[in-house]
Amino acid sequence: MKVYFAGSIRGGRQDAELYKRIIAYIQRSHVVLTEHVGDLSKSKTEGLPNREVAIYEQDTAWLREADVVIAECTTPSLGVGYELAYAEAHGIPAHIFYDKNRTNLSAMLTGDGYFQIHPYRDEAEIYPLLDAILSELDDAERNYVNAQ
Ligand code: 6IA
Repeated sequence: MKVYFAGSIRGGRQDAELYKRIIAYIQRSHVVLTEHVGDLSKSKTEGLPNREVAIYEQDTAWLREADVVIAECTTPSLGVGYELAYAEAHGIPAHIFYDKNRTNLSAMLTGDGYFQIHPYRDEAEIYPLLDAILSELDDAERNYVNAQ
């Protein structure tokens, strides 16, 4: 099963270490298509102007390939908002995590029943939720394969 992890880049890199830990956790059992989002050596200004189209094409191709989108939305990001809307338009399940002590999530997300939203207080709350999300999707995939 393939996971598209979304997190802020140009919106601000203050949570990049958190993204890295979440990505590493998911990678213990599943493929993460977007490992670069947690790459601390990548700066938010990186990317030559002529690479922008390639980035968009690659990311939207990965989104269409993904079984689930996991977005960490504590640091607001236009790109992550776009990816979430893209996931909804393509019927890809999408989960949103955010630290409720630090962020008042956009009503465009909280008001959209499509998204499964997980406000948390401590990072430690994220990991058991990820276990539940991923194992539920694994079960659904297994049942689908067995029914064929
Ligand atoms: O508006 P933002 O830059 O904060 O949008 C972040 C989201 O858009 C992430 O979830 C990424 O999937 C995607 N994204 C934005 N910039 C890049 C990018 N830039 N490469 C790949 N995906 C991107 C070049 C490399 C970068 C690590 C510096």
